[in-house]
Amino acid sequence: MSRFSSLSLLARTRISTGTFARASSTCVASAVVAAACLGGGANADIPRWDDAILGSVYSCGDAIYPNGVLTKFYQIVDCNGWNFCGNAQVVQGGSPCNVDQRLNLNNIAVSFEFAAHSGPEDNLLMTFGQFGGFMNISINGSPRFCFTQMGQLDGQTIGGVTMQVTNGFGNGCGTIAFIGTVDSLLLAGQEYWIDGLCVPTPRDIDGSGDVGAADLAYLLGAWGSNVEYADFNCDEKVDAADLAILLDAWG
Ligand SMILES: [Ca+2]
Ligand SMILES: [Ca+2]
Ligand SMILES: [Ca+2]
Repeated sequence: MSRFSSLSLLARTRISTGTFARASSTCVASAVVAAACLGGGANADIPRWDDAILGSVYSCGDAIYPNGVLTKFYQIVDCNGWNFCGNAQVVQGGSPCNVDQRLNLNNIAVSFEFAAHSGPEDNLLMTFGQFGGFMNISINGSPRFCFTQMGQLDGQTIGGVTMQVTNGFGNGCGTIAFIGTVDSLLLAGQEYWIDGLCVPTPRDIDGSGDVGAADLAYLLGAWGSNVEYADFNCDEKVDAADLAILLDAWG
């Protein structure tokens, strides 16, 4: 069983007993580091949808706990203030963005309510695909903002959180970084795909206190996989982009 799937199993077990907690931060550096300790489990409780049942459909009023995050579905609100509700679905295709499974928002809002269950998250990253219509965003309970291009969010601060967006004009894929502490994040769209919501893991993979050859070995050992501890840019694959980030933090 991979670390990812074992952690997810652990998360589900904890939910069922009502005692969910973040992955342990008590891992210590040692010659042999337990797989579950790599990266401190920093993004183990963020939805990436890869463990969700493919084809799952959610509607307004539903509440689920992907990877331990309280996730609720609400009506979308158009830019004239009209509310309505379609559905969300866990899909594998549907847009060229990211890898593996993702969540398609079809005229619906999804809210990740971190503070209410698993704890606030700092400096989230997310991958998106926008393919038409309008979108909504609310952060930390701010009034909903209605917009038509993700790129419009670049440089804006909402709910005390500043956003940095790559791409996001016209149909296609992009990424968004949320700079600050996110207690809750609501996103809505009409033809909108989201994935890779995560907090980047520490570059010091083995927790030794510095970034060096051992960390590089872990990254190379995970090359081509989607393990979280070496996926520093949250795009669900371990590749040259992550290697560049590790080398940039060397020492
Ligand atoms: Ca995914
Ligand atoms: Ca290290
Ligand atoms: Ca990556």
